[in-house]
Amino acid sequence: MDTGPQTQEEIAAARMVSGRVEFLLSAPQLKFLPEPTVPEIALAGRSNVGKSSLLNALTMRKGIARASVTPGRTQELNIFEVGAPTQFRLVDMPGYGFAKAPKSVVEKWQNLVRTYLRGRPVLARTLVLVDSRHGLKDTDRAMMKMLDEAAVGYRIVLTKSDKIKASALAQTAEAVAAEAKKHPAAFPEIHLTSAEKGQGIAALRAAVVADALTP
Ligand SMILES: Nc1nc2c(ncn2[C@@H]2O[C@H](COP(=O)(O)OP(=O)(O)O)[C@@H](O)[C@H]2O)c(=O)[nH]1
Ligand SMILES: [Mg+2]
Repeated sequence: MDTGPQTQEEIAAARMVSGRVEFLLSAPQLKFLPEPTVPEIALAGRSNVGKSSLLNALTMRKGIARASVTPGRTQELNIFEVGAPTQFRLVDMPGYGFAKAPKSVVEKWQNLVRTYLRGRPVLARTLVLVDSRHGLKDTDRAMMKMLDEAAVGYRIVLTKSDKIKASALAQTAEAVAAEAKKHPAAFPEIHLTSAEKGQGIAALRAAVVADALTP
């Protein structure tokens, strides 16, 4: 499978992330966020869905996401900058769907994420990551509803596509697409990706750059 950048847009996007990509800060509350001077693309998903791996693949940095986020910072917004001068920011949102998270942690998460989604004028797009093997869970549906309500457009990204057969992947993608149709802020196109094997990464990177930089 040739998974490298091919179209002009994919090549330009790859070139952009081959320049400056830097971890900026972890924000436990909105007041710690940087000034909203450039567009932001947020990543959301259940814990372990492959968010850090996708962030690494999109930025072509092996360790940027994991290395910069210490275990204690999993409930914070982690901000990465792309470009010199900064063209846009990637915002790694805290993962959701912990089986036994205490209510106080869930409430803190909701409060942080909801206020970010509603109150961040530069938020251009969100990626909602969903494990290819599991499809949509109720916690994903709740996230999608929050995004619908905040009127933040989002792309659904199936992760770890290398872990299941092509036929099962196609079935999941179809089911997810059917559900996405009922969500006003969801894009109709479902992205099939593997951070491990590279499937769909170049195309998603180009889409993200376009989302961030197209006026
Ligand atoms: N096979 C495969 N494993 C993946 C892929 N993406 C992530 N993983 C694995 O899934 C686990 C969770 O990934 P991570 O990126 O840390 O998830 P996060 O908790 O959402 O940030 C790790 O063991 C990764 O190596 C992928 O595309 N393919
Ligand atoms: Mg992570």
